[in-house]
Amino acid sequence: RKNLLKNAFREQQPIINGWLAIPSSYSAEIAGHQGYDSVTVDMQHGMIDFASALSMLQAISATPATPLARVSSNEPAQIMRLLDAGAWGIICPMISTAGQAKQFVAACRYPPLGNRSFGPARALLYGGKDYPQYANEEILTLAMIETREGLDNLDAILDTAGLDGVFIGPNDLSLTLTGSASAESQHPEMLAAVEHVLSRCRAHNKLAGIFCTSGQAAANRLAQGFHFVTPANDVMQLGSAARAAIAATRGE
Ligand code: 3PY
Ligand code: MG
Repeated sequence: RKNLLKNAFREQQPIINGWLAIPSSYSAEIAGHQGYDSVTVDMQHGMIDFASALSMLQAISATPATPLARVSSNEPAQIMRLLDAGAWGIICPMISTAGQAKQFVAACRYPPLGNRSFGPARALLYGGKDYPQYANEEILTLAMIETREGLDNLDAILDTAGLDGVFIGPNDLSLTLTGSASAESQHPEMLAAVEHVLSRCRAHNKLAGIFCTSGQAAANRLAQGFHFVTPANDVMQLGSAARAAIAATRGE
């Protein structure tokens, strides 16, 4: 199997995923060498254009981490370009219906399974000459559940052929459920929604992922049963490391 990450999920190993919002191949390379199983280039809320994403995917592919991308929307052209650029999986935001999930997965699969256009570019370099033969099986597809409609349609979304799992966007989900965005929301409705997603993923034998804001929060999510967790992004980590260093310097 070529995608170590997909293999990790098949073997039920926990996946620790890095999350990059800073448009730098250097910081992407640093992240990739810290022990993450995968590192995601965030094209939705990161300050990242396609040229930066390409160099970041190149940098990550020079590390032990598997490169992934979170696209800015469910747009086939961007999804296909990022796969050609060497992403080994796509996280797609705002999947609220089975139809949207189907469109997303189709963009990640060559015919006859989907409508991904042929032109694997960097994927051939990074994935080898046989990439076209195995890509449909090995490219990881994660649909973000972060709307009330997505929750309502969860079973139909999880039934989508070729969808590997879901990734909860806790900021957007809590915003829509509780009126305020909070990644570690303890609002009862949010706690119930997260538990519901987890249990439906188990029932469908699909990967359950979630964005977290710290290592401790991510450890709690793994203990809860999630397979794929993100212990904060590069911006949060840079900020918190700087604040800790400054506080230590001041003797606080
Ligand atoms: C969310 O929390 O809504 C996300 O999209 C995570 O980045
Ligand atoms: Mg979101």
